[in-house]
Amino acid sequence: MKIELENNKVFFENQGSKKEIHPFWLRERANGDTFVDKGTQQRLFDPTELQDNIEIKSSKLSNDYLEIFFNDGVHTKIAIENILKEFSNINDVKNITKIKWDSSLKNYNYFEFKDNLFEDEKMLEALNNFYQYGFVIFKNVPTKDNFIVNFANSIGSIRRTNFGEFFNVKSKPNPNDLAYTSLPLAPHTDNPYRNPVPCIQMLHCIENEVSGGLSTLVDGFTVTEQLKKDFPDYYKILTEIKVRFQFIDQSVVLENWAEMIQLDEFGEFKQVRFSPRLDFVPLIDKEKLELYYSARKKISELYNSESYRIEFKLLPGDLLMMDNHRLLHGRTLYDTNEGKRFLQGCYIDYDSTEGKLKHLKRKFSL
Ligand SMILES: O=C(O)CCC(=O)C(=O)O
Ligand SMILES: [Fe+2]
Repeated sequence: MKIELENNKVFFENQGSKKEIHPFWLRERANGDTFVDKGTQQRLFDPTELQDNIEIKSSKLSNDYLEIFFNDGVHTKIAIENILKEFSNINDVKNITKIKWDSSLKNYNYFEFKDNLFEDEKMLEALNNFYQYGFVIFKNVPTKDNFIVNFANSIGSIRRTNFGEFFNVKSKPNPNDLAYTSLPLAPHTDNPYRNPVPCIQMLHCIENEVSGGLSTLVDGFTVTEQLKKDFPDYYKILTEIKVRFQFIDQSVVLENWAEMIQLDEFGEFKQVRFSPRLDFVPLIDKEKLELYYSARKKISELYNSESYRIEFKLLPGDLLMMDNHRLLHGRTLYDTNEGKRFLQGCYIDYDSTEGKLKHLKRKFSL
């Protein structure tokens, strides 16, 4: 990648293709104290009020800088590095390669909680790990005074829902969700009935005296790729049909229509939704429904298969942070007569983890 100059035109060259950069694009990037606020990096001018016919009157290129005089009288020096950054975006979390895993995954990374963790290089490592595997576990996180709220807000901002800012996961009378019982929970994604679906879930273990109640995780990305390879028709229908997910209690009715496997604009994996107690397929042709039901059965079989699931016990102080658009989670049955089991949960969105990751990258890659 490089920048070239020819007759006061600026070109961007990448892998044999050479394209002119619009002069207005460069004019918008005029920097220095008169154009950009030092602290916030926000523009001090409104580019929509600039004249339309911006041209370059004269220019100079050195190894580090492009110096330009524009026809509206503005003169600026733009760092070449900053121009190139806009094309490669090395800080983008999309550049962190997802590592597919199944039940053979061993030695998952645990990160010890410590003071100032959120500004430490260890947090950068933990967040990288989160984007690679879709989850990370922090050990010895303080269990007093709903510390999960503090934890979540130290990465970004907690995402409040109708369950509250955080929720207590323990067996209780008249529950409005099966999570608040001691029943086993098959692998599921949380809250597919919300719009948008909470991105990241945290579960913090406060007490765990029971022998059951093991936590389970499945990589929805691995399962989706397997389905695509072995059962392309099933994969296709699950990426096409929008299903209605619903939650109802005394005070609210939540509904969202979405595919069980959602793809991005490039046709690549984006998100899975799976919660077979809450999904309602629309009334479509019988033949299509026949295929849809077979597909749902198959994906459920894969999600519930021993081959994909990891199972572990959360100990008091353990905080599991998982990608609710990629992973499925669940738990095994437990017996309330054996003692207490108490987790606290909450959600945060991707802007929290992305913002923190980019901040820490900027801080430690200097
Ligand atoms: O009890 C557990 O380990 C998980 C419960 C659950 O699925 C949830 O709170 O979303
Ligand atoms: Fe859940």
